[in-house]
Amino acid sequence: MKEKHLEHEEAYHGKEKKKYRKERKILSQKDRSKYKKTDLEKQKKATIKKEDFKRGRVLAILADGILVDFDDTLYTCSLRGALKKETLRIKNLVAVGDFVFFKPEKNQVGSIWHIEARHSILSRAEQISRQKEQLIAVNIDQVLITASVGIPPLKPTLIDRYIIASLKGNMDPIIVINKIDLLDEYPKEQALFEKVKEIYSSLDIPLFPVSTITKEGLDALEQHMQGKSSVFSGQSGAGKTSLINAIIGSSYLTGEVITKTKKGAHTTTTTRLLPIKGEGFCIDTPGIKSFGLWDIKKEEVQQYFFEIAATAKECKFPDCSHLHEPNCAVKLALEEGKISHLRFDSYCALITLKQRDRDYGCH
Ligand SMILES: Nc1nc2c(ncn2[C@@H]2O[C@H](COP(=O)(O)OP(=O)(O)OP(=O)(O)O)[C@@H](O)[C@H]2O)c(=O)[nH]1
Ligand SMILES: [Mg+2]
Ligand SMILES: [Zn+2]
Repeated sequence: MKEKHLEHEEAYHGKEKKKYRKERKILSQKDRSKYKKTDLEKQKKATIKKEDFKRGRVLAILADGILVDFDDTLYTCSLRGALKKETLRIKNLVAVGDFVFFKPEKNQVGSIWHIEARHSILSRAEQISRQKEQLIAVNIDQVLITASVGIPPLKPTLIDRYIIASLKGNMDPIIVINKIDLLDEYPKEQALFEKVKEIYSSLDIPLFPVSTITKEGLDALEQHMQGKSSVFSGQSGAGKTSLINAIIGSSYLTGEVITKTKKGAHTTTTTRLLPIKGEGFCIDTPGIKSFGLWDIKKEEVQQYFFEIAATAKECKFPDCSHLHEPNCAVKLALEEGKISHLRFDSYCALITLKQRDRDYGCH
């Protein structure tokens, strides 16, 4: 049946027959399990030569193409047509950090034929429609959730959202609180900062207080990045780019990556993968105004709030939302100070927001 369909399609495409067949062979290798052994043997023979392709890593997605690194040579690549149809569901099909097979051509350009399966994905709901998944970066070990004290002020709810996105996407969440040099100027933030440290320490989520001005905490953070791929993600202005510059050296603040805004602040416009000293990589991302979680159902939210999930087992109703039910263990733990109000507020904001998303017909 499938063969017939292929024949029909190839006949339809006339001259392009050969090209289409080649393309299909490459794509079908993504899922070999569905083919019988004999079919697989046949396919192997027909597959176009391996030496025509290189395996590279996507460093950035720029206006003029996808920047792919192969052995320190950069190629500007385009995406093969056959891959593009997937964009109906995902806003951007290729993401920074992807391993791809591409066919190099003259002048360091090339075309991407295959994207390797990813071991982790940091994504969010696309800002405007909320109907598509927007990939931020992939194949990363840890998310450096970057927040600041003072300007912009510390927002624990935003940190919690990034924690969920990290865990869901198979990455370790690491919290980085920047601008601690400003704590003296913002005494109100001091109390919140202490509370936040206490909460995440009790949840065993690493937290690094740092300052790019005084350099405090930078060595510890750098050490934690060794041998890993890390993505700096968080609110605009928290200091992601400043931290990367302090850690990898100042050479990065150049070219198309950074543009100067009218306010005079540096704002990142492109997500970019950069090598760090020693072993490992880090990724700078543009700050995000609102971070909408992708593909997380209301019932799923609780499992990411470890302390709430553990206490919920004692609630009278197994499906207790902890918002209004009687004999709710979570409410009791909250009154007794065993669960933090900050975390509970994050939880409530998310499940009530999820309710609203559903009304909009999202999930
Ligand atoms: N006081 C203080 N200011 C800092 C510190 N780190 C960065 N800044 C300032 O904060 C502002 C924003 O820093 P960026 O590094 O551009 O922030 P970003 O997170 O990359 O912002 P986007 O690219 O917009 O997401 C700049 O004016 C920095 O000079 C710090 O440790 N202390
Ligand atoms: Mg930046
Ligand atoms: Zn409850």
